[in-house]
Amino acid sequence: MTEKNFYITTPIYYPSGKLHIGSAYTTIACDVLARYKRLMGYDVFYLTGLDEHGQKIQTKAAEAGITPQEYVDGMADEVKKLWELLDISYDKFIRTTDDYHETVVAEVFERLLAQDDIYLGEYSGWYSVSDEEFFTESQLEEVFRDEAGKVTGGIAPSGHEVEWVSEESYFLRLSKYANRLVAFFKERPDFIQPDGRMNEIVKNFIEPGLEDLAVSRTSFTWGVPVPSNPKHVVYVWIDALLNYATALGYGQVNHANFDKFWNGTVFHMVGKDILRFHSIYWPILLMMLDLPLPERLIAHGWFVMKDGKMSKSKGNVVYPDMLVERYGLDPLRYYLMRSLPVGSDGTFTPEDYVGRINYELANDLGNLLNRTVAMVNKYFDGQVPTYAENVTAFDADLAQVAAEAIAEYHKQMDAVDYPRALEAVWTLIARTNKYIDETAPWLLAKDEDKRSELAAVMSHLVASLRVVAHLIEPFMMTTSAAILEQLGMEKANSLENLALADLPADLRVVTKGQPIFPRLEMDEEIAYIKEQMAAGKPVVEKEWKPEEVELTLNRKEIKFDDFEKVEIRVAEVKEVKKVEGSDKLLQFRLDAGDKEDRQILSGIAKYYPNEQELVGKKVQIVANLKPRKMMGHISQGMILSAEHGDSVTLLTVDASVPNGSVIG
Ligand code: ME8
Repeated sequence: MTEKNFYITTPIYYPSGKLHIGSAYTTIACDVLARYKRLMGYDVFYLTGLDEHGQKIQTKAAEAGITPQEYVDGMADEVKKLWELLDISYDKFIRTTDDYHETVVAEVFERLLAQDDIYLGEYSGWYSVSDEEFFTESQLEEVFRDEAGKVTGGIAPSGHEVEWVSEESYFLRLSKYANRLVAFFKERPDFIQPDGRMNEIVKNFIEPGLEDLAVSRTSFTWGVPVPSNPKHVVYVWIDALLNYATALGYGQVNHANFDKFWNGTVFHMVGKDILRFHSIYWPILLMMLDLPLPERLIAHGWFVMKDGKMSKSKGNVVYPDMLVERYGLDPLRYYLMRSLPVGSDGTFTPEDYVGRINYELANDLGNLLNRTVAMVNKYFDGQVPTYAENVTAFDADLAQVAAEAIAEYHKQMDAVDYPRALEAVWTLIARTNKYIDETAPWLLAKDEDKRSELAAVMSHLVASLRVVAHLIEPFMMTTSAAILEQLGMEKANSLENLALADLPADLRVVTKGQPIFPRLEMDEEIAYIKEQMAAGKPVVEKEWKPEEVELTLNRKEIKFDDFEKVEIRVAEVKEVKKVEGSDKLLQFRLDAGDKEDRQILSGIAKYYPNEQELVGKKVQIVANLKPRKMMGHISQGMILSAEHGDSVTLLTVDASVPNGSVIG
């Protein structure tokens, strides 16, 4: 075991739909860290994968008319293809349906049951299938109530609808470990990054009292069955969190990777949406299993759109494959890593995407390379002069800026602050571009006495680009290699001890450098991305053709003539009272446009306990129904009402319609 074993994990994503730039963000962010650590001499294990159980997946598969296993198999292939397209250097791709994982999840559950960290109880609460999560009423974004004020449903913070679920459930004794968790947080204040998120967790979830967590479900079957009580399946989050251990061999015959990497440095990266699960449930599960806790939990913000969260129905979802196919991989990796500030959300806009490619990649970096290669060819026949220090008046400053940029870059990479790390690199790029303007090589070239200065300028430019190419390597592998190739040099296999002055001797640049980034037509490309986003909006696939509609009828079809026989009129309620001796009937006096008022009895007393509210209302009556007697009272017609399930509502019409108007 050395300190140089580094384990990095992404969340395992739900394969419930095509992955968008959100999951691509976290996966690329972990890839950058994995690549950076490898270049810093670490032995890295990079894990990603899929969270394939749960009700949501079961429903999706049913909708597609295939088995859940077939559904997740198809999705796993797609996701792997996407990670290949994004050049993700993962060491393992775990699927929670993998046998070894399911076996260990079942064993862990039984172990925790045996040691009384899990017990059987009853759970009721508001459940969101899409989030696989229970919510209390106060956590709901919106609450629906019936007339009596009783809560009948609501909307979870994610925007998904919740339903009331009540079931027998196993519980995880979180409450017992709350104090240990707080002590751990105190001892390791930098466990959760960025700073501040830990306080939110403590304030929102621990201080109000940590409740035991329902960790099994009986309402669906697509999950790991509890061996001793198989009508329960293990709650998807317990199943999912354990992936970080089982992927390394925990609980299995071959656990060498677990011993090696779980005892090294363990970093989990997640979005802020799932911080609670990783900062509370996961550490407590590890305590229950007597395992060491991870070193760091990085919770980043979200990529959002101008009009809020990405959603298909809004037509604002951006898919990574579309961007890669059109603009190449490196711009996507660069854009995502540069644009999401640590600790907050970032807004994706097509304008910003195209702008960054044009200004930062094509202009700042691409041009610097082009100009350098062209000048070395023009002034030195492609041969890079040997590096010499402090020849021009500007060399010392460039060297200092380079040294500062390198130091700042490492500091920010350690803090996993990519926007700042890249900013440090772009400071050096900007300083180098300025150096060209300051030294004006085209003037030096005119003066034979300035030959050594011109040589120093060329070697400094190449040296600076060499540093840049290495620093951007974890982010943009192709660009890094292309720069080094154009400068005629090999890649150093380490980022340790990188320095401007370490320029290898005898370099020869390519005769004609190719632009490494295309310059884009801004308006055209912005329009293209917007079009692609809108194209993802679900369309109403089937055209409505009324003649093909199959009607559902409660009664037999009738002819128009039959209907014509019925005379329906508007009548105003003049008086209403309960019929003595009946709890069903109301007795109405109505003005239906006849010379005199008429009386109708109606069996709706139960639905109108305050019957006087009906006085003055205009209702619809069947006026030509043969009069009949009910409970000794004459009834001269029938008042129309709408029935649905248990409820009955009188059909009223607008007060402006005159009494006696014929409806038809
Ligand atoms: O939560 N911006 O899976 P999930 C940035 N299966 N990141 C985003 C994002 C956005 N707009 N949208 C998604 C699950 N993400 C569980 C995880 S882990 C044991 C189980 C990223 O498919 C971000 O990392 O909903 C977020 O946490 C994750 O995708 C959620 O993925």
